[in-house]
This record gives sequence, structure tokens and C-alpha cells, in this order.
Amino acid sequence: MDTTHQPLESEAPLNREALIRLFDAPESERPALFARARAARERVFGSKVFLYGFLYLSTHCRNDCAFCHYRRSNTALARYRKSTDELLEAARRLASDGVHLLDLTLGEDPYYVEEPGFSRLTELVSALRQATGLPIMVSPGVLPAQRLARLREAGADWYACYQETHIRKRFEGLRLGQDYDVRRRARLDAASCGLLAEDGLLTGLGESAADLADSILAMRAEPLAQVRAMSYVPHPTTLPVPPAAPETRRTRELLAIAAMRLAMPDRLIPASLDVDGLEGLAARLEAGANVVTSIVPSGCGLAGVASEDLDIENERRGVAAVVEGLRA
Ligand code: MD0
Ligand code: SF4
Repeated sequence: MDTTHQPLESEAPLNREALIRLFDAPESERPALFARARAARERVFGSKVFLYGFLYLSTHCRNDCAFCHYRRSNTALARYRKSTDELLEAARRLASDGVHLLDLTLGEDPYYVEEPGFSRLTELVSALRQATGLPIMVSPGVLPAQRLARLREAGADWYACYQETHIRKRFEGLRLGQDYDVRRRARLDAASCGLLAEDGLLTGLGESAADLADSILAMRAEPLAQVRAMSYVPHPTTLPVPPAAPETRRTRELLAIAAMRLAMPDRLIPASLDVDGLEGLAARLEAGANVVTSIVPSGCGLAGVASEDLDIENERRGVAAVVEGLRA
């Protein structure tokens, strides 16, 4: 274990000890820290920011994650499956608005992931790819290697599958009844069949600085092209609200973005609109993010994940509002 004392100002990717110090840094040191994260981003990506359209195509799920509004045991929830035509319409809207990628997300919906021929999701990927010509990310949860390869053949470029935490004990308390290694294996299988892979972690659930440092080191060791952090958003049916106040939870997410940027300068790092909507965009970009994700067109009846309807029907998660926010 590399425990040499590495100054936070170092331009070399931070080691574990430095990452822990980063998360525990006093508030007065954060502006300089975020400035260093932006400089690290600038060195690799310049001032480019990428816009990802988000299509939550099915809110059905067989899993029961303790942090998620769409967990199986939330039986009161009105769930939907969008038709191919509805998704094509929304995708064309996003493409003409100027997004760089479409993220097709679904819960682990048996209608898609347990379908014997597995043609529904592959046909959807091909149809959206043909209709827009955009890169397609799929976020269908855990799939066996053979089905990931089928999605790649159908035209998918990306596979997102978030571990949330890389501490096995914590994983068991979050992704209830799911296997840590099977989930991790899916990302590696995706990368081996030519898909770009994304992992993500959840902040604001009482995780320690060492837990976050270990997550970042685990992500750095995987063949990931994109890495993210998102704050836990409490819902009536999810985990009890953690002790930390909302702004403390947000700070953990911002520090995690900066830490990932300093530890992995060359990865794409999202600023998700799904936690705080449009008003949360600037702080996440200032922390070192360079992708705006969860851009959702209004009027299509589409939902968010962490926040089901925040800023969706009021156009604040549309491309125009995001571009205006970026200009500001
Ligand atoms: C986002 N709401 O980017 C989306 C979602 C899943 N691949 C992405 C969590 O925040
Ligand atoms: Fe299902 Fe994903 Fe929610 Fe877990 S996080 S319950 S897999 S939709």
C-alpha cells in the first residue's frame, strides 16, 4: 500500500493516503482543490463539455436496492414501459437539440433482461442508433457476457453499471441480494467485447473518506472510460435519511468528483442533473466534471432516476436550459 505522503498539489494521480486527506480537507481548502481538479480536466479535455440525453425506457425492476425509489418493494409506484415509437420521438428531439449521446436506462426489467431471445432491447438499440446516428449507452443492469456482446453488435457503444460502493459489506446493505463480483464482472465483460464502460458510486450514505478512497482506487484499476459519483436522494420507501444534512451530502459528491478527476484525469466524469436539477450543474462542473448527464426532454412522460420528476416538465433539464447554464 503506497502510504508516502503525497501533497494534494501533486500533479501525479493521487494515492490512497492523499485521497483520504482530500475528503477530510477543511472547507477553506476546497476552492483550491476544485481549481486543481479543473486544471487537471483542462489538461486532458480542454474546455469541452459533453451532453448526454437520458431515456428511462422502463421503470420496472426485479431488484430491491435499499437506496432506490424504483426498488421492487415499492409496490405503490406507478411504473411504465415506453413504446419504441415514444422512445424514437424523444430520441429525435434530443438529437435535434444537440446531445452527443443517448443513455438508454431501464431497471432490471424482466420484460427486457429475461426475454428468452433477448431481441427487444437489441432491436431498440438498433432502431435508436439508426434513427439518430448518435452513440448509444445502455444501462440495463447486470447481463451475461453473451448478451452484452449482442448489445454491442446491435450498435451500443457504452455500458453503464454502477457498483455504488466497493466495500463489500456496504454493497450488501445497498444492492440487497445482489452479487458484488457478478456485477463487477459485467463491466469487465462489457469492456472485453468492445463496449466503453462506466462505473459509479453513491455518496452521502455515511461512507468514510477511506471508503471513498477505496472506491476511487477500485475504479482506477478497472478499464473504465467514465466514472461518476451521485448523492443519495432519500425517498419514503428507501433507506432512512442518513444523519448528514443535505448540504453535507452534496459536498461529499462534489469532493468525490474532484477526487476522481485528480485520481483519473483522463476519464469522462458526469455532472448529473438527476440529483439537484439545473441549479446543481455549476458546482459539479466547478468540481471537475465534464459531462452533463440526465438531460430529459419535457412533454414525453419520461422520469429521472434519483429524482423522478425534478426539473423535467419545466424544460430545465432540456438542452437549451443546460447550454444557457454552461454559458453562464
Ligand atoms: C444520470 N439519471 O445520468 C441518469 C442515470 C444511468 N446510466 C444514468 C442515473 O444521472
Ligand atoms: Fe432496480 Fe437499479 Fe433501482 Fe436497484 S438501483 S432497484 S437495480 S432500478
